[in-house]
Amino acid sequence: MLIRKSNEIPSSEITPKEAFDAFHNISRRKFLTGAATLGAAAFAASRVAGMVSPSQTAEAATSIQTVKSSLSTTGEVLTPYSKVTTYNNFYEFGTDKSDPARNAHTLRTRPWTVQVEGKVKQPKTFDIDALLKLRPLEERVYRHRCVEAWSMVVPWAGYSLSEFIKQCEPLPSAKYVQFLSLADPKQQPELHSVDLNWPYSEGLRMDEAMHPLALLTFGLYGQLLPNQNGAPIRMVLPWKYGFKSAKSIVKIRFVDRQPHTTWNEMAPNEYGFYSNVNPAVDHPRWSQKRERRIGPGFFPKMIDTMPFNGYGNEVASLYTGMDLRKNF
Ligand SMILES: Nc1nc2c(c(=O)[nH]1)N[C@H]1C(S)=C(S)[C@@H](COP(=O)(O)O)O[C@H]1N2
Ligand SMILES: [Mo]
Repeated sequence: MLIRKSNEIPSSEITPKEAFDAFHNISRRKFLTGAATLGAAAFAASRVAGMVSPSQTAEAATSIQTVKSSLSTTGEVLTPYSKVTTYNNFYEFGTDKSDPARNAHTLRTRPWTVQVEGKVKQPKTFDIDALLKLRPLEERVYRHRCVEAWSMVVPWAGYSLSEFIKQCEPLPSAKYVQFLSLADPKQQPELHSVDLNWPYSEGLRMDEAMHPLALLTFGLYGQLLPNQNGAPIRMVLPWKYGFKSAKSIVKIRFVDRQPHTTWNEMAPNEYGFYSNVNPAVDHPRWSQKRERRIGPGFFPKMIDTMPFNGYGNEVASLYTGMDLRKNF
């Protein structure tokens, strides 16, 4: 998935490089303890043993109240906070996995608004603090599978996107939803060194967006999202490859036609609009049959990839009639 203007890396090296990145981060972060606040220390103790402090970046983490969700995935070992927040894809802050944690402190998450426009009763602007209070924040543990064949298990915090969509009052002509991320070279100095069509754009069909698993996300591990994970508001779509889940969203547009989406536009034969996790359809440059699960151990674990990332019982009916051997 790597695209750069300079220092182009041959595509044949991408998978080994990703693997290297994983080892690099893990070995480098393993011995960091950070400046744990009282709350953070108590919080760490309640989680996976050996986890490092949440404060990897300059900004202190802010705790949030969450309620348990019946839609949480059970039986998975969580990926430690230290890895969830230091091994990231957020190209607005650089293309290396370690870049977002290092660079995203320049992102200003207050004030922040989300503009809603397009096929709605009337355009509206929502303030982030109002959105945070719209519904109780649920903790939802989901598997998170990147198209690059690594995966994590993350306890996100948010509520179903459908709850927000109701507030937007879409018209019957709204068939798709488009998500647009912040693109501001002042806050994202790396933006124009990466050859993508900014702002980052993603989209869903309306029925996908209304599915209860589609999570409008404000936090992880019981805290507000760290900047590198897409603060202050992002999508999480656990049955789709990670790139479908746009970070740092500033605009949501209801449209009558399939919207243009960043990675699909970049390489349509590699990144479909739907991009449901599918081990039966290889990426043109690598297999999707297995994935490197980044967990508490020193080495990622190779495991089988599941259709719809294991959420087929819930979401497969959205795609009846579509040929699942194809990459859409
Ligand atoms: N705006 C924006 N959103 C983005 C990306 C990005 O580069 N920019 N990367 C995507 C990809 S490829 C993945 S795997 C996930 C990574 O989320 P994480 O860093 O919280 O694990 O964010 C997705 N959302
Ligand atoms: Mo990804």
